Amino acid sequence: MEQLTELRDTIVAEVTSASGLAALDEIRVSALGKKGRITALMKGLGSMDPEARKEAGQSLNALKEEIAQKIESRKISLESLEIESRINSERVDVSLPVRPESEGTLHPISQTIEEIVAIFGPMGFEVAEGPDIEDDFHNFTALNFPPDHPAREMHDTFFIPPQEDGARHLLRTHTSPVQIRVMQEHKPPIRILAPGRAYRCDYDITHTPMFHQVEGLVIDKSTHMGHLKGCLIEFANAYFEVDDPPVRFRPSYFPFTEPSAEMDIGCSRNNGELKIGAGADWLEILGCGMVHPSVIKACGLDPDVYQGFAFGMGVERVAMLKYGIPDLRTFFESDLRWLKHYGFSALDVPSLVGGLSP
Ligand code: 2NM
Repeated sequence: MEQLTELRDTIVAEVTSASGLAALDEIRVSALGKKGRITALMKGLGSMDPEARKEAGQSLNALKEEIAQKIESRKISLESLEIESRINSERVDVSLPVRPESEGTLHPISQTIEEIVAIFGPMGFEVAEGPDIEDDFHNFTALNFPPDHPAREMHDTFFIPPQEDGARHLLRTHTSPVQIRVMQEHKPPIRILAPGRAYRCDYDITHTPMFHQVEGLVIDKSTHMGHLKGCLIEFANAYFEVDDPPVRFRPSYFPFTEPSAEMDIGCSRNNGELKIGAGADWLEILGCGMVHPSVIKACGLDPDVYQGFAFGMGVERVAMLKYGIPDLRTFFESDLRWLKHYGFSALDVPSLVGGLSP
């Protein structure tokens, strides 16, 4: 009995002075655990005679209970002590200066697309989109590419392994399939702008395998080349921010337009510096033409009723010209210093400058 009182006092003293939750748990194990001091005494009960066992068993049970309770209440006070000390040590100093956050910028490609959309939008053009993975019909056949046209060959087009049904899919080589899909699904009048990615198997100073285009399409009953010229001259004025820059339309060839032209803008080059909007030199900015009757027919429209014009430009190219970016490949290197230098503030998106149009 005396031994028991001594053990009790020892354990109670340990519990009371336990310095933390981990230490308290060690004390619990050493008293009540499988090999604990109280547990060992409990095991000894078996070898006692019944009378002594009854008395000792009651005392041991009472001791076990008391110690368990003492540990529990010490645990609760240690827990609140630990919370308190965390609250005191982890206080936030709101007077500290903020960490230097780096603000992102709008990529020149995004900015340029926004600018082009903001110019054609008020002329009545709506933005249309379509899939990057296309089929042969929408990318080539409907656009009047003859079956043996070189652009269909492997070196220009990224083909996707044939599907089970034998259909040959590819990465669109221009955004024109978007216009084909709109013509298939909508009756004219059609006035759309198709910005997006295009892919060609090509890589050098002036070509990357992925690039961006903005194409436009107008189809109605009496749309003619005067409308084409008016729209595109208006675009050149607004985009290059010069009043009436010299422009010229040079005859060209595309399978999907007839007649076809390339639009040039006047420029001058003085010891390496390019000035757009005046001068004796010419700079190509886009391709255009009257949509070929075969294209209109392939989309399920009657070419004797409907006609119109289309144009297409390379976004990287017009961005390089306007913002003096010398190297195409830097567009896709994700160099943060380049993005900081050539990027735009998100607040300068042209469609939002001066508020939204009514
Ligand atoms: C260009 C140049 C000229 C064009 C034609 C079409 C469609 F689908 F209507 F036939 N979409 N885009 C076109 C015409 C594209 O890019 C240099």
